[in-house]
Formats: sequence, C-alpha cells, structure tokens
Amino acid sequence: MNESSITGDSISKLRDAKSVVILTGAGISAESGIPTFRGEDGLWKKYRAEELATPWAFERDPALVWEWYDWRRGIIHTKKPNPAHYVVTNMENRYPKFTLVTQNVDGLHKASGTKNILEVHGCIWNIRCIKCNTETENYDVPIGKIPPVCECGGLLRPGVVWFGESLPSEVLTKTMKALEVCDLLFVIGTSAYVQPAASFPIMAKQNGAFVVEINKEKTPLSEYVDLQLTGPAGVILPELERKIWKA
Ligand code: BV8
Ligand code: ZN
Repeated sequence: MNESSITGDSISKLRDAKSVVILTGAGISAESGIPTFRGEDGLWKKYRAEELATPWAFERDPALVWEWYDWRRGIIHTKKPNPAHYVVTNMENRYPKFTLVTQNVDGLHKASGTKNILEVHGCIWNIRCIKCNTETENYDVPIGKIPPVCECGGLLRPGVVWFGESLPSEVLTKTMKALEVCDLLFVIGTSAYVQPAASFPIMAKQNGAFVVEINKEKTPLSEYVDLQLTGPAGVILPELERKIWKA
C-alpha cells in the first residue's frame, strides 16, 4: 500500500466519518478465487459477459445462457469471503451510518456477515420465472435440467440484472439516498466501466463526500478520488483498518 499517500488528515477523515457508503466490484472477490469480468480469466468459451448477460441472448438461447450461469454458480459455491469482505463487515459495525452497494452477484458480502447490502445487479443465487415473476433462492449446483422451468410452465432465469435492463427501482432509490448523504465513500475493486454504477462515485463526490479508491491498478475514476490506494483489496483493507483504528 502506498503508505505515503495516507496523511494524518486522511486518517481522521476515515475515522471520524458519520455516514459511509462502500461500492464494490468483482475485484473484491478476486482473492476469493472468483474470475473478474475484465481480467484475463473473464472470458467463458470465447464469450464476453456483455454478450451473454442480456435478455436477447436468453431469448435466443436460454440453455447457453444457463450453461454459463451454472458454470459460474459451480465456481462461486466453492469460494469463501476473503479478508477484504470481513473488513467491510467490521466497518459496518464501526460507522454510525453504513451502506454497502455491490455490483457483485456472488453473495460473498452476505456470507461475510455484512447486513445493509444493496445488490444493484441482483444475485446469482436467485431465480425468477419470466411468466409468473415468482423469485426464489436456489443453491442447487448443478442446477439440474437446463433451462430450468417454473411450476407454471414458464422459463426460469437468473435473478440478476442484464445489460439493457434497468436496475431494480427500490434498490436504485436507496442507493441514491445513501450517496446523497454520505461523507465518505470507499470504491473497491471496480473498473468503473458499467453504468449507472460507474457514476455513483461522481455523484457522491459532487455531494461533498471524501472518496477513497482501492484497486490493484488505476481506473478512469482515479483522477477524481481524494485518496487512491493501489494494491490487492485483501491486503490493503486489513492494513487500512489497523491504521484507522489501531485494530
Ligand atoms: C441500464 C449482472 C438503463 C449480470 C452486470 C453505452 C455507453 C454507456 C452505457 C451504456 C452504453 N450502452 C448501454 C449502456 C448501459 C450498460 C453499460 O454500462 N454497458 C457497458 C458495457 C458500456 N448498462 C446497462 O445496461 C445497465 N442498465 O443502463 O439500464 C438502460 C436500459 C436500456 C438501455 C440503456 C440503458 C445494467 C448493467 C448491469 C449489467 N449486469 N452484472 C451478471 O453478473 O451476469 S454488470 C457486471 O459487469 C458486474 O455486475 C459489474 O457491474 C461489471 C463488471 O465490472 P467490475 O465489477 O468492476 O469488474 P471488472 O472485471 O470490470 O473490473 C475488476 C476491477 O477490479 C478492475 O479494475 C481490477 O483492476 C480490479 N481488481 C482485480 N483484482 C483486484 C482488484 N482490485 C483490488 N484487489 C484485487 N485483488
Ligand atoms: Zn412461473
């Protein structure tokens, strides 16, 4: 961690914040062994996520899309939260007001004990019927018959937000509210490429929040943030926690 960039003034800002939001992306789960989207391991059978994670791909070939999600569920269900996830949970217990906004559908934040979670892109362990709209939790790995079918005969789809689909309105409203009032925002492990999530840090900054980016490399956001910490989240976050709270 480029210690030099953490001044005493930054530390007090990080310690004395009253209303905190943390925005996470695939990078926070990388050290748990889950492939990121843009990393070298982001491709599945030559397909990019943007090609398969769409209602049009599902309409065209629901079995292919389900094969991809079944593959990802197969990977994720063997993985555990890493130290970065647990520091996020500790921060929830330390800050008076706390909201976690995650783009991740892997469920690892919940598994690490974090409570106030907004899954803006849904969760891979939810399945929803495209006919009767019933949404249920399903942890079957493998999921069995592909594509899976609902009792009503309708096709079941993963409970995630696909490209070209709007984010769940209730989750988006709560996210906007949290970004309006936060005085500190951590942005952890996201390439800040997918909208509207990539604009959340700009909104918080415009509302006066102190913005900290933690990423193993620079991103399009880096020039906007107040503190940029370069390195693996699973290493930086425990160090930062020790620095802030002499934990
Ligand atoms: C919408 C769920 C209204 C599914 C996901 C043209 C221009 C601008 C925008 C658009 C456009 N055309 C269309 C759009 C809108 C589109 C969009 O943004 N497209 C992009 C590709 C340009 N957005 C949408 O469609 C959204 N809906 O806008 O609705 C609307 C409706 C109709 C028409 C227009 C608008 C919905 C987007 C949600 C899609 N669903 N996921 C699934 O998972 O299967 S997005 C998915 O990809 C993730 O959830 C996440 O959001 C994104 C991946 O980004 P990251 O998580 O950041 O991961 P990535 O691999 O990219 O980066 C990892 C980072 O971690 C890197 O920076 C790396 O350096 C770092 N890292 C790695 N290891 C570590 C680390 N950091 C720290 N420690 C480590 N160890
Ligand atoms: Zn149904």
